[in-house]
Amino acid sequence: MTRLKADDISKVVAGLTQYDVELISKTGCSLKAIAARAAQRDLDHISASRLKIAVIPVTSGQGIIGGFTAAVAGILDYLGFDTFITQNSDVAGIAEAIHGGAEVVFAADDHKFIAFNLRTGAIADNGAATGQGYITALNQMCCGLTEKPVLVIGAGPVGRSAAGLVAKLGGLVSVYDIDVTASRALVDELRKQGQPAKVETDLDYALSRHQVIVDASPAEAVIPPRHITERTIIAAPGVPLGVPPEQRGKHSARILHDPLQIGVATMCFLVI
Ligand code: 2YJ
Repeated sequence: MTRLKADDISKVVAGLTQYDVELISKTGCSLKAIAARAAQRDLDHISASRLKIAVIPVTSGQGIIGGFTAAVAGILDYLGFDTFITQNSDVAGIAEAIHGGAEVVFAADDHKFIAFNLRTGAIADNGAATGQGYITALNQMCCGLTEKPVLVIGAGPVGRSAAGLVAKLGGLVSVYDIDVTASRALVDELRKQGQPAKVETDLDYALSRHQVIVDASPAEAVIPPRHITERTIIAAPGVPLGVPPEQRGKHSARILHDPLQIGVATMCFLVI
């Protein structure tokens, strides 16, 4: 799993209004609407609740990422929640969140990023939520995924969740992972659920045969320019973005990518 860097997230909060304008132009839906739809929650009910959420800094492993809790809290605040970052980190932060009346807490270490509802026990994982949120948005961008071939690059937690929802929405899933045992395991799992799915072993060939791509890999420039046309649609939860920098401007209307926004918003709506 990629560890986010301060640079990846430094502009998240200041850019949220513009981010939403661009998301609406790509998908027809705001961040709130995408997350609510991904979590199958009623938007009217959610708008009515001004829920208290605590974001807790976690020092374990490689420690605090500058701006991480501020970016998470900024997204939740933008969505209309009553959000605070605890002064204390780790276990003292949990105690502070509870004393401060938080109903939901967000916390991440180097391996796991969760949202947890202290009242209901509901829990959401960032990897799974990000996959769900991105495919909900991709479904909007593609005017439905039924019978459409979709290439999922990366069979980690985000790719697995994404592939599962693509299949559920009727898309024809192909999976490529640098580790073929990971793509085989994912495809086997989908087939067991009665979903058609295919393992791809040659990424170049797979890219040449797909217009709809989910880049859930941490590799840079994984999608070479020759495979990006006016009809290519890319949902890219993977950090860094797999589209080479010089291709991004030209195709930006058909590329969906962010470091945290869709994942955090979807996590929140999954636990409330
Ligand atoms: O509290 C902090 O500042 C740190 N403990 C945050 C750690 C953030 N964790 C990561 O970057 C993980 N690799 C998972 C992030 C998943 C984002 N899609």
